[in-house]
Amino acid sequence: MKFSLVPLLAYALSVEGHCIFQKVTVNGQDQGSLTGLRAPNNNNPVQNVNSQDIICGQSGSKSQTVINVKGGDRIGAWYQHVIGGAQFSGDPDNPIAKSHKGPIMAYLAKVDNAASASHSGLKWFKIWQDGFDTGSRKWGVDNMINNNGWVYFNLPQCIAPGHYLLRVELLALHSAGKQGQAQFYTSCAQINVSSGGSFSPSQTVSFPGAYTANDPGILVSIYGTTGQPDNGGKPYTVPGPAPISC
Ligand SMILES: *[C@@H]1O[C@H](CO)[C@@H](O)[C@H](O)[C@H]1NC(C)=O
Ligand SMILES: [Cu+2]
Repeated sequence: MKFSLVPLLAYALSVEGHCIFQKVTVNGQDQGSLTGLRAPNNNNPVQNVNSQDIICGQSGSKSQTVINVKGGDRIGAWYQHVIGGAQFSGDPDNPIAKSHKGPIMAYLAKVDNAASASHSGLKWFKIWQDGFDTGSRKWGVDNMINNNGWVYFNLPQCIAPGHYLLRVELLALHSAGKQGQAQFYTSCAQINVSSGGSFSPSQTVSFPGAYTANDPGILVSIYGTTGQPDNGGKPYTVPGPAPISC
């Protein structure tokens, strides 16, 4: 019986269409692979919402760089199947397997020094999300795939100057009908915001703590009666707080 394990593992590795957030652009300017990032070394998801790994992913690479940005800047976050891009030429699971439907979110937390601060124990607020559009029946992940792995959002104009960690989170829901099977893909970018804003969030959340395993957006079957991953055409509740507006 022991013999069957090896081909089984090889099969599992070849079919998993995971991904890693691994590069940032600022107003279209490429910051370089893993530059300014705390990112996992492999593309395996985090599935335990109570794990420290829910914050910035399993600890892997950690850059010394802090990326300079301004309030209102257009940020690009790049997800690919493995570090560097596709796993092989013609990789059908790059930037991620098409089955991996779900929302994408961005959070900020203020820190003293983004290069050295611990990412534990911070106060996070959400700045952006792309959930599920009932009209087009497209998920945030569908939009990311159509943009070749790029996720774009603007930093709010109002945020106060200083250092922050920027946590970008992709939540894959293809197996989320069973508790503990939602897949979280996150890395954190280290940023220094120069802007004239003064926003200080009145409400923040903790990671871990912001989510529970049975949140309606985390324990959810996204397959309607037709078996399509369209949430049955119903609205989908993105986990965590609403994005700030300013
Ligand atoms: C952060 O940005 C401010 C304003 O541009 C700058 O004066 C400061 O040197 C930067 N700090 C770091 C550590 O990059
Ligand atoms: Cu996966």
